Amino acid sequence: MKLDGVEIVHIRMPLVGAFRTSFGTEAVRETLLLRAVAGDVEGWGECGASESPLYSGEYTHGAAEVLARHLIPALSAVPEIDAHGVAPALSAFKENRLAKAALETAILDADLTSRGAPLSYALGAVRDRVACGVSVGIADSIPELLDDVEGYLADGYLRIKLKIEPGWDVEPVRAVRERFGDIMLQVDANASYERSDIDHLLALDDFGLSLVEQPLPADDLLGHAMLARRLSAPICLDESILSARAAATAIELGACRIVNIKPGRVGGYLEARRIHDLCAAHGVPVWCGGMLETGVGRAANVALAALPGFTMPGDTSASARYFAEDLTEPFVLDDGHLAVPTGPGIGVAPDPDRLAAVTVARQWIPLR
Ligand code: NPQ
Ligand code: MG
Repeated sequence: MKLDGVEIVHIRMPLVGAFRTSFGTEAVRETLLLRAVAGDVEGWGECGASESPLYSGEYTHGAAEVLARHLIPALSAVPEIDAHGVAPALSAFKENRLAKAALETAILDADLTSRGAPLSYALGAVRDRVACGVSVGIADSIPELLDDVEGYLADGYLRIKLKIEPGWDVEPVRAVRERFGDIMLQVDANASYERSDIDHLLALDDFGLSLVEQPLPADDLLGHAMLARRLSAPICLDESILSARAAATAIELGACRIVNIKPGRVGGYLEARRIHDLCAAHGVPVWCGGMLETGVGRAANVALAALPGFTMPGDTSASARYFAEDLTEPFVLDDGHLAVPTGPGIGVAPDPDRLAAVTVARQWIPLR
């Protein structure tokens, strides 16, 4: 495939409600879509970065800058590019995984579209629908949290994930467990605790949680292993797992028994697939995380979540969880599941009018 160029489309979309985590409150989704063009074929990828570098060091304007200045131009050195050639072509550039993943995904979509193959098929999917959970932000009060959870359970979500942070943990978890009984319930701290909080975190074991996600800093695998020896609930890692190598290390150390796979965080769907395979070989369940994706990123996540090792419901929520109006046909929950797209590539493309309405800037980077 010979690329003509890649367009960087900077978008801003209001979220249906502010999403509060330990690192901040997000009311607007501001990110990039990439459109790779090769002759009459195009492919789309969505960047996981958001306005500020709060989840990781990447942020939307920085991602646009590194893509325009370094990542996209580096592809001109490759005469014939396919999806598998992208990571090697970018490997000299350190980090910037969210940006690299968006570029690889746009090219993967174009590549698969030219071959007529769905992403789910290319990755090895075994299901035509995936079980969905929902991530519930920190609320202003416990009654408001209970209302939020009640609404999501009424929507049909098969598991609830509560965002926690120091000062918002044991009591909200207790309240949700007492009110809703035997639901599948888990928590995500986004790295907001320290080793000195380990005794406190053990109190979470009273509530039969499916997992405790990323309680400690991303670079503290040993701390997670220390906590794992004392906590009955499995630890799941998110921010710590930047590659298949990091996943192998975490599993060997006993730092986690479950892995959250976010394609953006690990540099793309091909590395995500390798982490899935590694975890499956170790008997470690995985589930697909989320970065508040529009339908473009959501479509690809749903394809990944259809692989056999994704045995737990993911943060692959319906479009309506985040957006009043999505860029694609909305993903709608049916009996707690989302259907895996069946078209070639990621199987969706943004609606041109909807995209124009949320676009704040566009930059075309020519490659020939
Ligand atoms: C997680 N996602 O599992 C992330 C955290 C997260 C669905 O819980 C803007 C962009 C704001 C990405 C807030 C979910 C975000 C974001 C939270 C990701 O840790
Ligand atoms: Mg997380």
